[in-house]
Amino acid sequence: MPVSYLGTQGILNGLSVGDAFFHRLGATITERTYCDSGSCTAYAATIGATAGVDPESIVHSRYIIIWACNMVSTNLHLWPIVAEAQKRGAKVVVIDPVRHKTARRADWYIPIRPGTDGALALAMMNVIISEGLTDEDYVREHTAGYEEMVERAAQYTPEWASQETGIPAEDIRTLAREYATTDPSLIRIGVAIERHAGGGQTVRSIACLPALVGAWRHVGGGLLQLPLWAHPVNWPAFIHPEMATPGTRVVNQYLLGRALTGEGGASGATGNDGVLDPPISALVVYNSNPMVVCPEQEKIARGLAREDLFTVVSDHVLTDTARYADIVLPATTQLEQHDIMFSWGHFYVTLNTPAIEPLGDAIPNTELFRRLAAAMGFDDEYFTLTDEQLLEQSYDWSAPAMEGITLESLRETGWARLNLPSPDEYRPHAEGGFPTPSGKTEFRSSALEAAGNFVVPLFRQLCEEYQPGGVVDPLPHYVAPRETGDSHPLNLLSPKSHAFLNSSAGDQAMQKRVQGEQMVTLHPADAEARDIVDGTYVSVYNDRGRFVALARVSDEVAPGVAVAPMGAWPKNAKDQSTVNAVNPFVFADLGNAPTFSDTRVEIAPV
Ligand SMILES: Nc1nc2c(c(=O)[nH]1)N[C@H]1C(S)=C(S)[C@@H](COP(=O)(O)OP(=O)(O)OC[C@H]3O[C@@H](n4cnc5c(=O)[nH]c(N)nc54)[C@H](O)[C@@H]3O)O[C@H]1N2
Ligand SMILES: Nc1nc2c(c(=O)[nH]1)N[C@H]1C(S)=C(S)[C@@H](COP(=O)(O)OP(=O)(O)OC[C@H]3O[C@@H](n4cnc5c(=O)[nH]c(N)nc54)[C@H](O)[C@@H]3O)O[C@H]1N2
Ligand SMILES: [Mo]
Repeated sequence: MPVSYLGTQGILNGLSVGDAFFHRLGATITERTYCDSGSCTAYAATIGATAGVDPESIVHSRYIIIWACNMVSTNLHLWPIVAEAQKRGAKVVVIDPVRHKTARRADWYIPIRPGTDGALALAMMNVIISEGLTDEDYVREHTAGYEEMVERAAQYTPEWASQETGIPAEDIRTLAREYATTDPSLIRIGVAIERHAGGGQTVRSIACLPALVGAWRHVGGGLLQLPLWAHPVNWPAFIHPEMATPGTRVVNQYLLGRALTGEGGASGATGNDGVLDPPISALVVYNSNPMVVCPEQEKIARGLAREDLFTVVSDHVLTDTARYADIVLPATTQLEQHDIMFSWGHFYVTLNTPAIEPLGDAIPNTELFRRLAAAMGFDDEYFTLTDEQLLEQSYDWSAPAMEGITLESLRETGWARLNLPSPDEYRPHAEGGFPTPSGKTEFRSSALEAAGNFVVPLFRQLCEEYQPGGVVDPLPHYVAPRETGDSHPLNLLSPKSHAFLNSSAGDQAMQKRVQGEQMVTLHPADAEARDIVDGTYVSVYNDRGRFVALARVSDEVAPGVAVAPMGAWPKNAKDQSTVNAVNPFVFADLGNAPTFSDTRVEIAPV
């Protein structure tokens, strides 16, 4: 079974490198729904695979809602644009259970109970519709299922949503009114918005809002999720789904601990509710560090420690995962390898040219799989392609967005903006034209109605054949958080570390000095009730596991909420385990997204 994710994120060496090789080999197929998969299913099912608002258009926005995104830490290149809009008079609203670096710069910070954002979005719809604040022409021409949505939204009153979210009903009304009546209005959703039982429906509801108020009419108005949709990347040329053997089993990487220990209980993506048969006997890990990034950390450690498991890890550094490997292979970094970068956050394509020759015996992932394929006697032409030839295949150069951009021009300039209208004019859906079956924003989603739950191809090694399925109510609705506070009262969040990139750089001295060790922040009232003092070690635990962290006591977090950033390495942690020791493997409602924010724990001094 391959285990991999983004690594340095290039088209050659990132997401899909190795997929063709493992298809040809007949290995277990792996599904990688690490990041925004649930959000993407919901988004695509509502407004289609559109890039949405150009991040650079946001200077023109007048009302900016930053929803579950700690931009100042995680989306640094966007913050100056938001700050410029704010300077020009835009109101910046942050909705987050944590008053973080970004929230402190907001004009209005709205604390929310984790996992209840769907209730807030639906109540905003309720207010906008009942107070006649909709853009009637836009709704009539460019949305589908509006009449049914009106009926549905009637039950989601601000008073009801207030009970769920902890936000006063009057604040919900004010937010809805200001959002509907200030143009251009912009919503930026972060990744954590998908990470609870109802994350998919939450994104569905939010994605409906811009059409309801006609925000798409204006430059800087609408929704910003992942601009990657603008990049015409030629993924099939790298994945080669036709090389896969039909019927090959699929294991989602979030179930890795279960897959390796044979404990079963693996649901959804395995297509197998019990124990894997045959078991996984060889693992090849590259571009990823599952010991840190996957839930059920103790099971992963136990699985990786199996004497009968043959493990190969390719990485830059000796990660916690690599320490379990039978063979460690040195990989080149971005400074030593050819690549071309699409982007999760902007409309530019970048050519990555090596600055130095590879150090030592390090090789790029592309070369690793060329050599393995040759050793195995795979004679498909794909396995003989050089990096230069792979660069030629990386983008669909004939796509309108690539007009005027060639490999040769990129060699001159290094980077280029996709061929799209200027950010001062770009209004992708002013006249509708959503890439959905109806061409409209779909309150009633025809994709969910036809297919049920699905995973968008970007997150799947296999392009065809396998889909999770399952019937889904095609109208947006509320799904409450799954875990309740009965035995474990605190709701734990695990957002990104400010100074690490996921677990990358997590063992570098300079970054560790900035980030400190694995910590957990809790509210003074929760700390006092547990005799927990700021700066002391505490045990964070539930039925799934436990880790020891340094306690921070701060009213940045609401009572009942605890925050332990992800990215710290177990080997550097007090008790050799970090936040993913307590997180569940259970998926959210759409797109097999993780439920990192739907995690209950108790905390005690040690
Ligand atoms: N410094 C740094 N930057 C990074 C990364 C990194 O590791 N470090 N990783 C990169 C990657 S891969 C990604 S995906 C992005 C992600 O970057 P973001 O989109 O910012 O995602 P997160 O850091 O997971 O969470 C953002 C916020 O969501 C809040 N949150 C958690 N649960 C909920 C909820 O239920 N409701 C609401 N309203 N808020 C909630 C958290 O408190 C947190 O403040 O960052 C990228 N940039
Ligand atoms: N609790 C919790 N868990 C999470 C998240 C969360 O918010 N909370 N976020 C999730 C999200 S959004 C994401 S994106 C994932 C991230 O999961 P991963 O993609 O696994 O992220 P990293 O920890 O950065 O691991 C990448 C590894 O690849 C190596 N690498 C980099 N470039 C190359 C290369 O060119 N070749 C090779 N062979 N190796 C390379 C790096 O050194 C590093 O060890 O984590 C997920 N896990
Ligand atoms: Mo991510």
